[in-house]
Amino acid sequence: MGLFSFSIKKVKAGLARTRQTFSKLRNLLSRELSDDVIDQVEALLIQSDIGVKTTVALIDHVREAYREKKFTRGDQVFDYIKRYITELFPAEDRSLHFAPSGPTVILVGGINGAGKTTSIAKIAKALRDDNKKVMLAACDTFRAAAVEQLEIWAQRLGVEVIKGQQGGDPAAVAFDAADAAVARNADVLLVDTAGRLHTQQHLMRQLTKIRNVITRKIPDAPHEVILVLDATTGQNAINQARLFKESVDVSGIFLSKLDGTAKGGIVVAVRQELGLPVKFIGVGETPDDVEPFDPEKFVEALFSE
Ligand SMILES: Nc1nc2c(ncn2[C@@H]2O[C@H](COP(=O)(O)OP(=O)(O)OP(=O)(O)O)[C@@H](O)[C@H]2O)c(=O)[nH]1
Ligand SMILES: [Mg+2]
Repeated sequence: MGLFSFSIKKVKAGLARTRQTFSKLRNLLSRELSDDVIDQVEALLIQSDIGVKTTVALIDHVREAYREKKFTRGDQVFDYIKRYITELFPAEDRSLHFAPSGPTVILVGGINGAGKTTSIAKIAKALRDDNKKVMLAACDTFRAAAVEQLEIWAQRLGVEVIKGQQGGDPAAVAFDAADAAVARNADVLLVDTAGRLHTQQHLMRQLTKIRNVITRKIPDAPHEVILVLDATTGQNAINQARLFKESVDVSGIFLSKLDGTAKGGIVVAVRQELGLPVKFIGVGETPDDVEPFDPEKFVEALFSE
């Protein structure tokens, strides 16, 4: 449970809907292999949202191996798919990066409703439980309710929140928060940002501005720029991420709401298409519903009975 250790039980529960798709795959492949079965496997993989390109490459190989009689049984195909998907994730650093000294600043972005504020509560709780002094910055000054929501989490978690005036300049809040984090010896400052502005361009400019202001105060910050993507939005999440990547150096993805979709294969597509590490997954609405992303264990959770 939490940010640092992976609970297969929790991930299995969180992936219940996606696991239904993969259990259909297992059933299909426990039968005799045929062209028809391979077609159905292809359709299921597409449905799971692992991505069209990935599915086509994978199925092309399966068809060829079937023709050449290298694959004669369904379980061989099942094992092959499992291995193929696992190997799509390169060995890479998925850990949260901390400042060598002084406060670690984690800037969190994403579109409206992606799950930013909830994901911040999750990260804040895990770090607080790890005995870190955590502070929050309420840089979503666009909506009054946004600050309140963050304050409620802060209160529940017993961490401090720095806020400004509603409608005020979010970059000014970021600056004050960075200042306060240094002055009060915070270990981690989590910066919540708005997801809804007049235009996408405006949203990106604001994020860039917040980032620059933080760097002015703490030169090596932000140490992480986490982009929160809503897994239930499928391919749209990938398109959004491309836009974010153009404006700020995203250091990792927090893929939220995996529990809310039968298309959890989107994790594969996100990693493949964005080339960014998926660091965390959200598997529910409480602050405990976060898991560090571990491809091998994740695939195991998907493919196991
Ligand atoms: N099931 C589920 N719900 C989630 C998860 N993460 C967030 N949510 C829900 O998604 C909704 C939006 O979450 P917020 O954290 O408010 O999203 P946000 O990106 O801060 O939204 P804005 O500030 O309006 O842009 C809330 O109802 C959350 O409870 C998750 O991992 N699983
Ligand atoms: Mg929010």
